[in-house]
Amino acid sequence: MRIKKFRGKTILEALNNVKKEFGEDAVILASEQVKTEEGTIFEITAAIEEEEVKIRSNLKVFESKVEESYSDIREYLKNEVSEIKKMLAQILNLQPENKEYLDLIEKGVPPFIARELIKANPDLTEFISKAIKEKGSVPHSKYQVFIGDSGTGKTTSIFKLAVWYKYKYNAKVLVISLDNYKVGNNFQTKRLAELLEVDFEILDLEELKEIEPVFAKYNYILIDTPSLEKRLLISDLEDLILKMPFLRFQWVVRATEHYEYVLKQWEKIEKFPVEGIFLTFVDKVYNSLPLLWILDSRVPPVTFISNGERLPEDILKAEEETIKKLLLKGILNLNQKEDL
Ligand SMILES: Nc1nc2c(ncn2[C@@H]2O[C@H](COP(=O)(O)OP(=O)(O)O)[C@@H](O)[C@H]2O)c(=O)[nH]1
Ligand SMILES: [Mg+2]
Repeated sequence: MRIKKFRGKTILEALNNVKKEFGEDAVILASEQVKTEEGTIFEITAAIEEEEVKIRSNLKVFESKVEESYSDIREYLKNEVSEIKKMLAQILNLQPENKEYLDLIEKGVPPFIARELIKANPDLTEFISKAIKEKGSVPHSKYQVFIGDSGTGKTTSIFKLAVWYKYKYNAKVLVISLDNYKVGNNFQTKRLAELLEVDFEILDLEELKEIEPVFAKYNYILIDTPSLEKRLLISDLEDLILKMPFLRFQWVVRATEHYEYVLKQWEKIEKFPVEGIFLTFVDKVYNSLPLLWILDSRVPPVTFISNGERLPEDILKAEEETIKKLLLKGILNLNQKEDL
């Protein structure tokens, strides 16, 4: 039991003081008026069980703790709300460069090109010219091995190029096919070589090394291969380049292929001396902006373009102007098949 005296100017004030400290359970033992220097005041003697006092003081501690954590939560929520507000403002009121980036992505520009484009110069024509110049021109090596997926146009492109060299430079060209799997197909290819008056041989990888002395008679040796990773393994290419390190590669890629796939394929062959990209099926491209991947610094420059099935006509040297026209096709919305 705890006993204490409480004072107040009025009896009510003294009672309130009792309540404040001892609560409703206080027992009033006595009340009297006391004369002091400041005048008459009321004094109440009250008592309460010790346990009650403890509970009340614990309650006070608990209440202040709750109050504290409330204020923490309030502070936390305030910060969160202000962050969300900021983010919303950013989304609703896009930064100019974010908006440009999204526009480019929407049009089909590969993200890695879109980022460079915004960083460097927003003018696409200028960007293309600069990127082509940085890639430089390609030497046309005497020994060119055409590699790529099946159906990308390797065989067709090799004959187009053979005829192109023959008529443009009056060059002597030998086409060699390492694709000796397709018996019926080879008959057709042989017939094609005869019609185009191009020297043609069908060999396997071992035989290729054996006929090396014949190469001296020719200006260009163009080597056709079966589909990469199916009939022609990466390890076959390793053997080939070890035996004949002077060989150079032309990577035949369909222009309609998705850039993510193309770059994945590139990772597998980048260790070889790939001189250029022979870009086929450009006649099937309706939006050329996804094709901007050809400007990426990781991949070799485009050397030739195949823009149709007609053999030997549908071939173009990949001059700066030709590539520019091709890449801007999507933006200018022109059907440039006749021009290309
Ligand atoms: N539309 C179009 N068809 C092509 C092009 N290049 C090749 N082709 C066709 O694609 C098919 C496969 O070509 P082919 O040279 O046999 O491919 P390979 O398997 O890589 O040797 C053939 O029907 C070709 O006529 C091109 O640039 N445009
Ligand atoms: Mg073929």
